[in-house]
Parts: sequence; C-alpha cells; structure tokens
Amino acid sequence: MATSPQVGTLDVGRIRKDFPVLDVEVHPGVKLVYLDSGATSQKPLQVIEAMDTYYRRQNSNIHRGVHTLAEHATLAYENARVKVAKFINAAKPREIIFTRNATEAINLVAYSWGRANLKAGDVVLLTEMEHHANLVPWQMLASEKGIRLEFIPVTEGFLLDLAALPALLEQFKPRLVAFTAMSNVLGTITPAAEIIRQAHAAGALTLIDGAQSVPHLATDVQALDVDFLAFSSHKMLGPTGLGVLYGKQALLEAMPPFLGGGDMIKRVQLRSFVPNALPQKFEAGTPAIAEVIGLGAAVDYLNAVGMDAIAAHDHELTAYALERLEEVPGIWIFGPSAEHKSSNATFTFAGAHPHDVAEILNRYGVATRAGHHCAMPVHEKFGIPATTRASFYLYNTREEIDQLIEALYKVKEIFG
Ligand code: C6P
Repeated sequence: MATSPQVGTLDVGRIRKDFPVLDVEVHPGVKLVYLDSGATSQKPLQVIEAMDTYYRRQNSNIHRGVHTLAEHATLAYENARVKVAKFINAAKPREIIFTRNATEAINLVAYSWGRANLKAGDVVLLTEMEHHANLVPWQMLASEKGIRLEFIPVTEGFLLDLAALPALLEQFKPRLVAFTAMSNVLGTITPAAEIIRQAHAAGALTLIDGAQSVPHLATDVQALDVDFLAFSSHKMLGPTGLGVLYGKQALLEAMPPFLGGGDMIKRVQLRSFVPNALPQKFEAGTPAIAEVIGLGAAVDYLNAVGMDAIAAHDHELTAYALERLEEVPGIWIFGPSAEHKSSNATFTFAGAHPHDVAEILNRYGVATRAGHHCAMPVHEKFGIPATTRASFYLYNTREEIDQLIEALYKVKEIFG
C-alpha cells in the first residue's frame, strides 16, 4: 500500500497546496477526503484569485463600454476564449461558445441545429450510457418534431458495443450520432475517433458529450474531426455556471440563434433583427464574465500540470481503487476493468443502500456520490436503481483511496 502523495509523474503533495478546501475538517478532527470530482471538481487558488482580481480591479460589462475597465474586462474575457480554443485545439476562437453548463451546450445544439435540420422520422443515434443531459434534449425534440432515437448498446462488460455500430448506421442512417466520451457512472472511455469516422462515412454529424472526458483526457477536436463538443467548466477546476460548446465554424454559422437579446444582434428594428457574427450570435445577454476568466485560469493550471500527466495519474488512481475495492467482501463494481476506464469507481455494497453507504463514508470525511447519477437508463439496464461513486482527480492520493477502503470496512461492520 503506497502512502506517498507522488502518483505517476504528478507531485500531488505540491498540487494539493493550491486547493484550500482540501484542508477543511468536515467534522471536528475529520479532514475531508474529496472523492466527488465527477460531480464537480475543487478549484485552485489560481482560479479563485483570477475571479477575485476581476471583481476587485476590472469589474465591468464586456463588448459594450469604451472605458478602460470595459476594455480590460473584454480583453480578459476574449483572452479566455482563446485559451479554451487552444486547450481543445479548435481552429478558431469563434468556434467556442460560452453557455451555462454542458447541459445547456447540448440543448443549444438540439434546439438550434435540431429544429432547423431534423424532420419527422430522422434518427439521432445515442448510447445506452448517456447522462440525462444527452438524452432529454433529444427526447424533447422527438416529442416535438417526431424524430426517432436509437441507441448503441452497452455490453455486459460495460463497454460501448462498437461491433453494433455499422449495422445501426446502415439501418437507421442517423443524421447525428451524439455520445459521451467518458461515462460519468461506468467511467468507460468510448472509442470516440472510431465512432466519428464511421458516423461521418455514413453521412451523420457527431456530438461528443465531453463533460467527463475533457477534464481528464487531452482533447483535440481537429484530430477527432468532431462536429460539436459540449463540456462544463466546473468539472475541470473552473467555476460553476459556465459551459462550453465547440462547433465547427460552418455549422455554427448556418444555425439559427438559440436565445435572443443583447449582444447576439448586429441590428434590431421593431419587427426584425439581424444576428451577430460568431461567437456572439449564441451569447445573448451579459455572460458569466468572472467565470469565463476563471475558466481561463483553470485551463492555464491544467496546461501547467500537463493533461497527459493528469490522464496518467487519474488512470493509475482508478486502477488502484478498483484493485482495493475488489478486496472488500460484498462490493460489486459497476464498470469495466481499469484499462477501459478512468477517473471513477462506482459500486454497490451487498445489503446496504448506496445512500446509506455514502452517508457512513461521510462520517469518516469521505465525500462520494450516491444515486442514479443522472444516468437512470444505464442503471435500469443492469437492474439496479442506484450506486455509490468515488471519483478522482489530480489532487487525489492513494492514501485517500486507502481511507475510502477503511471507511467501507466500517460500513461492513454496521451492515454485517
Ligand atoms: N454529471 C455527475 O455527478 P452539467 O450539469 O451541465 O455541468 O453537466 C451535465 C453532464 C453531462 N454529461 C455528463 C457525462 C455528465 O457527467 C454531466 C454531469 C455530474 O455525474 C452531475 S449530474
């Protein structure tokens, strides 16, 4: 059992000093063991300070004022867009649209591209392991326009059934294939590049729900050739209230606006308007300025640590967690073996409800998530209503996983 904070090439001990919340005692004398980064990540001082500096020294609206503060705020906001574009290797900053979260980014595509391009009978191909954010917007469109939803199955081994894809593409000729690159429950990493290659060959566009993958794996939208990518700031060290939609410029330019109001227009008359150019066309109203600046700082932080090192660290911790969980009698792991996944370990404990498990873990300071994790269908497929999930990020250590295991033995004592 290793106790060193050094995992892979990351100096986790050094990294942890940047995250003040990790020193919090959640009960008197009980320090936080934060294993819930899949729900939201913690924020380093660099992000907190970037937002603080904006409010102390730059606070102003953007794209509107000519005064100095407004210019500084606009520059900081647009500079963050450039950083986000580079982070995912988008060809141009204008392909980055700031939304409220990943959920809104997917809704934007369903509402704008979907309503303009899909008609009754058209198929959107999803997967059985999607988060509700990549299911419900399409279900809403199905009720409204009569489009059809089909699904790439999940295998008994918790992988995406890639072998089923050619026949699904052939049979349904989907207009869009929208899928998660990393399941928030199973942790499964899906073969995104291959899905996109096959989808494009069959004439479909592609959307990646990158809410879980972008924080943990280096993402290159040009190498992937993906058409849309949605992700959230708050899962990648940035603030809440902010998401990102990447879209290829030609697609975004052809799409009608999503929300109407200030900033998204070039010209307005009483009965008509001319939409603005990208990216403003999709950013109606005053945006989350401080949050965008905070996300820029989060991207700087991730780049400084290195996404490849983070991916290796997260994977190594995941493998260690799975190995240790398997030692605990009564644990059933909901997800594939470590080689196919990253960043979480989701499980049930025989005889104990997942919420009770999470509740008892919390007594020992261990923060996990219990429930269906906004992915009810994949739970239903395997006949379980709920699970407990421990999820990991760059600031977690093997020692914390050992603490999880110790606390699980306490759960076992209580539930026999
Ligand atoms: N999953 C979890 O605990 P938002 O809430 O919009 O920032 O992200 C939505 C979302 C979309 N796709 C995937 C794969 C996700 O994991 C999430 C968010 C959190 O698993 C909160 S439900």
